[in-house]
Amino acid sequence: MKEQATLHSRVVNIIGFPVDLGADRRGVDMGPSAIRIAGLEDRLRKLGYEVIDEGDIHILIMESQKIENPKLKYLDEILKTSNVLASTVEDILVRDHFPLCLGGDHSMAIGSIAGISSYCRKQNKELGIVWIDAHTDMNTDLTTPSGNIHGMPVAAAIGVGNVALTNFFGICPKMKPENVIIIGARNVDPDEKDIVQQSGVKVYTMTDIDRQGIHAIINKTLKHFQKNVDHIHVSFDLDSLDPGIAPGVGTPVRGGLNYREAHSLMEAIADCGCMSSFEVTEVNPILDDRNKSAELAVELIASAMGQKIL
Ligand SMILES: [Mn+2]
Repeated sequence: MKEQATLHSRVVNIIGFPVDLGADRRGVDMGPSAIRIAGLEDRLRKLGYEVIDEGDIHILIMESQKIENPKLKYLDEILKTSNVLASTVEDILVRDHFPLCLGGDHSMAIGSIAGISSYCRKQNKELGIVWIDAHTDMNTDLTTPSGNIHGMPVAAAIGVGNVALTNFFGICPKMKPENVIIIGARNVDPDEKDIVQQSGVKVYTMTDIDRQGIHAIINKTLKHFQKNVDHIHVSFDLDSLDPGIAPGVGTPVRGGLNYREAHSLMEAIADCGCMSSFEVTEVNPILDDRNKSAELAVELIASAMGQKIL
């Protein structure tokens, strides 16, 4: 089959969200630039999409701010800018375009999910999320060892945690826990495990991937979603990949998805043609090797959006 756009919408709006306030390590704020430099727009055009780059949302740098609450670091600026992101994403969906958000650390998902959730509510659509990540991102201000908000967006989405996050954008919860499926997890904080186990969120760990195979897992996930939800959002944390192929990430953890597993996962998403929004997070050019992680991110985005080997 010829390479071609597989999504319902042929118009892709790129939004950069250069946030590093939700993470411990500096450098992820350069992620959107690194992904653009790796040739994203060109790749998408070649697949037949019309591409509109909305540029980056302005976020204040860490140096100009104080930590008010060490268990929710930089909360005010994260919420202020997430509000802009949420409105932007919602507007793009209302126009029937496809939002592609580039992070930035994973606290970006607080804004993106809020915008998607608001859109789905008004359209009476059920939201489902495929969360591809080395972590489960289900900490709260009470369980977090670091106070970093990028470890909290899944909990916030299902209404668990501090009200500042769970009630953000006036919607709580943003979605049902059974409509979140996490793939690639291999590093969960001790107190976070209890939340994960009680949440109703489905987690496929790396152990599950070893035993069942990534293809079976993603197909099971998409089949379930095609039956039960109307809008599939894919939140792709680059740290789900093995650091051997993607060293430029905020929190590398050994034993991640290998090169073919990652492509296979994305190709299955393209084949189903059912993804309605997408975000890529945690690309950290400072820790990278000649931009190879961002280049891999672009390859994988292209795979998820229709690029084929033949
Ligand atoms: Mn994450």
